[in-house]
Amino acid sequence: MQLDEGKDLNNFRIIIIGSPFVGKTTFCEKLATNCQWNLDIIYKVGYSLYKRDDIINDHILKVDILNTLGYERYRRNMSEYIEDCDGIVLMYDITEEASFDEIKMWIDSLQEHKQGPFARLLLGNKNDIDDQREVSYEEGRQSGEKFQGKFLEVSAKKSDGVAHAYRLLLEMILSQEKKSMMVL
Ligand SMILES: Nc1nc2c(ncn2[C@@H]2O[C@H](COP(=O)(O)OP(=O)(O)OP(=O)(O)O)[C@@H](O)[C@H]2O)c(=O)[nH]1
Ligand SMILES: [Mg+2]
Repeated sequence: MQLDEGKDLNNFRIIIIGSPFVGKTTFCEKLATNCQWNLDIIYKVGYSLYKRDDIINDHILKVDILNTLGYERYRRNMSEYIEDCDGIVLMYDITEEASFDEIKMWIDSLQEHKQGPFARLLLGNKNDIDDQREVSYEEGRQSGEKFQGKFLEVSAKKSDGVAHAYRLLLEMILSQEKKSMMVL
């Protein structure tokens, strides 16, 4: 498919998961502010949905990013979205070991329950406050490997690595076979 006056749009669904306070909303807000084109944000109880259009490799992508709340009680309705989504971002806070432990549980659970190809990105956030670090880069890297995805440390607050992480995720989604058959 070719870029054709906005007609051939490809819908990608991404979900961001992580403990409370790790920086998911800050990350999404940075994505929203550096979006040069269409952007809608829909706020609901328990989640917000960022809808943005991107051009990558000459293709228009319509991307829905579901920003979840970290609290357990909001998790109930996530499973359907997780089942259908094209990309999952797991985020922990490098200064909070408990948030990393939770991500390790998510990795095990996704390996067991999530079907089909999907892009996987593990983000260690808040690397601007390295002096408070509780999770080493190496531990993050190893979990990224276990997740069979990419691993990056970022600072959502300073917007450091945010655009790169997002681009990487879209490229991973595009290179998945089911999508690449449609758009590449
Ligand atoms: N130092 C630092 N602080 C950050 C960073 N990202 C987020 N924060 C701060 O961490 C706190 C929590 O950030 P949020 O983005 O609200 O976290 P969240 O993951 O959306 O939290 P819930 O919605 O409660 O699950 C805020 O005070 C942010 O300013 C970062 O990269 N570095
Ligand atoms: Mg939030």
